Amino acid sequence: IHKFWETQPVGQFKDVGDSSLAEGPIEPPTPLSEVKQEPYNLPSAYEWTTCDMDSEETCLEVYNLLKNNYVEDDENLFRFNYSREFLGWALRPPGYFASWHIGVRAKASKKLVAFISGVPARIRVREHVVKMAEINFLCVHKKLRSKRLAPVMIKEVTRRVHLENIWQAAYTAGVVLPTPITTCQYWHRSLNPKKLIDVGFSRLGARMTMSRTIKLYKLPDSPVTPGFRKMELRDVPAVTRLLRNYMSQFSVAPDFDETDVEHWLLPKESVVDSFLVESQYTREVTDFCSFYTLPSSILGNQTYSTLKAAYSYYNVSTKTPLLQLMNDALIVAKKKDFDVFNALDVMENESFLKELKFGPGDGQLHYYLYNYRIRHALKPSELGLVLL
Ligand code: NHW
Ligand code: EN5
Repeated sequence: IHKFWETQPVGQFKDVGDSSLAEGPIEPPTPLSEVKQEPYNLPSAYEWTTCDMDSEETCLEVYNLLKNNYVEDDENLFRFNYSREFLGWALRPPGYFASWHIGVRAKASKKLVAFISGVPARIRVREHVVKMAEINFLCVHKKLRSKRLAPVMIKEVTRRVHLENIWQAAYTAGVVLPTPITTCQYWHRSLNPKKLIDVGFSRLGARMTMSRTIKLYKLPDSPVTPGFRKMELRDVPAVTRLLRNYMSQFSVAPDFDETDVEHWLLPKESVVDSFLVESQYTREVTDFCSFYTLPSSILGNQTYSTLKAAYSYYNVSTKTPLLQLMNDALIVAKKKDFDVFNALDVMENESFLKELKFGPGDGQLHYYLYNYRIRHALKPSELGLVLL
């Protein structure tokens, strides 16, 4: 049933529960000289292209491909609409490789018809910090689906990752593949319930009127925690210390240094928002919360074309209760005009989801590692990794 995935060094369904298999790499690295030097073959009408994300023009082509062909919900009401600024940020972290931004063009028209990307990351699996590629934005144009193009793209990105002497990868998907290290649930907190109901994102609850629903989701005008403020460049060392210490409790988590924190967590307009709590007297940074901006196109609504969604990213509470910290995150997200605040049940998120009136969504997110076996599947709460 998985003609491609059966051939790959990933945990196979037949091995689930086999405790004779050790945790760690499935295959050893091969000498670099043995890595295939030429790209994999594409059907003859198509050619490989390396997408230069510094070029506004190329970035726009990737943006348009994804805007029209990327991930939809199961009823095809919404489609992710990552912004150009977001893609520039997501694809160019510290130490990124331009060669991992891989496109496919139609030879005749030069139109971009498919894309896959990787970015380098250090990911800790229990006590081992492993250099990995985070693979994302795999997309094949709707008119070229089911032609087995995806396996060729996956093999090509794998080859280019190997050329950088990296042998493991992490990725997420809404579909089940061999085999998830964990399966997470999406939760949604309405900020603009009327719009969410109007566009079919949510429904009026039983025995609920619109005005009762609006009242239910009302939030204060400003955050309640004293010392709650936007993160600044000068906070990078303190936030890095706070985050590293906090993340050490999870089985799988990124190993962020100051350079990573500056890139991934310093606020960037319409891309990522981060806030912290600075204690009044000691000026210590005691708590942190963040979310990224990922709008979705609303497919075929007369009134609205985009759903503005914030996605919970990395949060740390040491002094402010997580519940109060995340309530402040909801307040600032509402102020920034987001329609909905989304979160996964990763890390300690379960502790606030129900109380803060998040409801479970109809989507799940499966997390995967390539060429790294995990002995038992994790609980979502053991996972400290959020991919974009
Ligand atoms: S998940 C989002 C993926 N993108 C979308 O869903 C966008 C809309 N859909 C499409 O564009 C985030 C197409 O349907 C795609 C498949 C391109 C998804 N991951 O070409 P065929 C990511 O970007 C397998 C992995 O005929 P298609 C993460 C499928 O199981 N595999 O299908 C990406 C089957 O193999 P099987 C997926 O519909 C991680 C084969 O593809 C998959 O025209 C990538 C069918 O291919 C998915 N999301 O195109 C892996 N969806 O064995 C990275 C389908 O079952 C691995 N398939 O026969 C690591 C690499 C780096 C390693 C480094 C050491
Ligand atoms: C890798 N980076 O299905 C990404 N989203 O629940 C690739 N549902 O928005 C993997 N269907 O439940 C992506 N509203 C996998 C996710 C693909 C997108 C997806 C789900 C996640 C989603 C919404 C809309 C459903 C529309 C019909 C949903 C209910 C909200 C409600 C609010 C009030 C309280 C109860 C819940």
